[in-house]
Amino acid sequence: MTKIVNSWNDFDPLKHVIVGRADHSCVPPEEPATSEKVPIDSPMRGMWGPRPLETVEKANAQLDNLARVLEERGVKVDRPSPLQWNQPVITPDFRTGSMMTCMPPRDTLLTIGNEIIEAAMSFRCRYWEYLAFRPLLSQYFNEDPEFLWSQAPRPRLSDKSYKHNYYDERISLEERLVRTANKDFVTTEEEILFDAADVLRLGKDLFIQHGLTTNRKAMEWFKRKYPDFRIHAVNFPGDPYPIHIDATFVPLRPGLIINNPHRKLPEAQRKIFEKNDWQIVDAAMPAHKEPPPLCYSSVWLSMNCLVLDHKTVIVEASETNQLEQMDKLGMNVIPIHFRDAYAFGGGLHCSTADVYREGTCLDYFPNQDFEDVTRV
Ligand code: ABU
Repeated sequence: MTKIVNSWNDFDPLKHVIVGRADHSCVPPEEPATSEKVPIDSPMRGMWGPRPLETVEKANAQLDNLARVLEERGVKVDRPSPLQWNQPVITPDFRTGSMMTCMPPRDTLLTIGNEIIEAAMSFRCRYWEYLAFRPLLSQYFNEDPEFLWSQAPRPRLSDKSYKHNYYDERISLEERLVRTANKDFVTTEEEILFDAADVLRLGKDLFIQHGLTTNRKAMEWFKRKYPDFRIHAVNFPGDPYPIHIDATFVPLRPGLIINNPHRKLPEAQRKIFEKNDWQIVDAAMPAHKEPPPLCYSSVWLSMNCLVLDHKTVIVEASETNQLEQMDKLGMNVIPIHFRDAYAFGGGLHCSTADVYREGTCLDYFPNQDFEDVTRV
């Protein structure tokens, strides 16, 4: 009997991982969940279709290199089977002109212990993305008798799932920040919606970012699905585009988290960490002023690192401030070049999904003796 799938957090020793691929990636057309993520003055505004081949090749070279570095350190690496993403998605509820990519598996696949859940994603262009991972999940299912293969309820993504004109172009950055601080996001509570990358796994506790890609109904779903876990809804008011927790609140080892200084966890939500002796430190400032061309993500991919064990972390090689901070925090740092892959869906954490980390489901927060404002 082979145990293939096991992972309870982002820092125990990594033994098996999926690394994404950029083949056939597209810039998707505007749709209710995404159009507003493209800044008004961005060259991506109104542009969609296959990404230029030379950028795909450069991204794939860096993804392949990541896979090689991991394999050299004894980590087994699997790769998805990209679809021809330049095809429309048509369902009874919507039509959109193309799909996107399978470069960031972290958004699609959520590993909790011996289970991998295919997420209920809110972007119409990502409706079929999980299919790229099906050959791998099928193989794990055949080989690991304990592997639980799950899919969250498939969202319909009809017009009812979005607030239309949520981002009126006349709304200033300050007004957007007020909205996100008030937890007013583009998705409605019509149905369960979440991206896997909004879920921070810390053993028995799941901290889930309420933002543009994950709603409260998803948190209620997690609560019912995992009655023995504690589900905490967190939000980060300084982020005008809160999508995914992994460039905002990143654990490095038990007891230590780096937090984006522009997106601080609110005081009331810190109690659980403080009462259990966790240290939250401000992440280093990004080394770059702008993301690379045609990139949806922010410069804060600087902190989107891949932790290999409690003492070792992979960080993007040009992120000199982050490299230095990791060193000061006592981590052994492996720098690798990865900026050519950013535009395809994120950084080193985004571009991977855990299959196996050593370790078990621990209770890192035994002291629950306070009013936990994040409990769902
Ligand atoms: N997928 C993580 C992106 C977060 C950010 O743009 O800051």
